[in-house]
Amino acid sequence: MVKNIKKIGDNVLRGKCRKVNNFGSERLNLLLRDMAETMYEENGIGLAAPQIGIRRRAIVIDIGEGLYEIINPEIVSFSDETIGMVEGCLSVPGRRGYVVRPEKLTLKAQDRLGEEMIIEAEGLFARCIQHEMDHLDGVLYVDKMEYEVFEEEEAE
Ligand code: GNR
Ligand code: NI
Repeated sequence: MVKNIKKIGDNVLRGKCRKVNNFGSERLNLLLRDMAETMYEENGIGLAAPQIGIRRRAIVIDIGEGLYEIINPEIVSFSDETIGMVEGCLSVPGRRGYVVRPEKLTLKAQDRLGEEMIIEAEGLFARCIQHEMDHLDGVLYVDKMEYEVFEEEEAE
């Protein structure tokens, strides 16, 4: 089911999310399905559970290479190199900003059955993972952005 996206100003976006522990449950399957459906409906490349009001450490990402479900992610390492990119957020509609973050990262996470995985990411994937992991700790990109980017809206 497509859910309403919580917007900046809503406290649910500002708390620290708790770990997922109900692996293999219908409830977790439903959460992940709702998250993916909502992300695709809103044309996002990622979505974190608190954005639909659920304070749990679950993320979905699809940068055009298929759906990733990332649960209880933990950073293993960041690259020393950083890179700047313009970010937007479904919870901060109509705004964009320039954010500098590590260029690459390695993380440890679990899938919907609780199986551990290691993900190495760079480029847009690495960017999106970091943006979504921030959501799990109540951080929005606007907290980190160096400046806001004002541009004409692109035609739909
Ligand atoms: O759709 C999204 N696009 C995006 C672009 C640059 C950096 C991060 C993102 S994530 C965002 C969807 C969203 O708000 N996820 O939390
Ligand atoms: Ni976001």
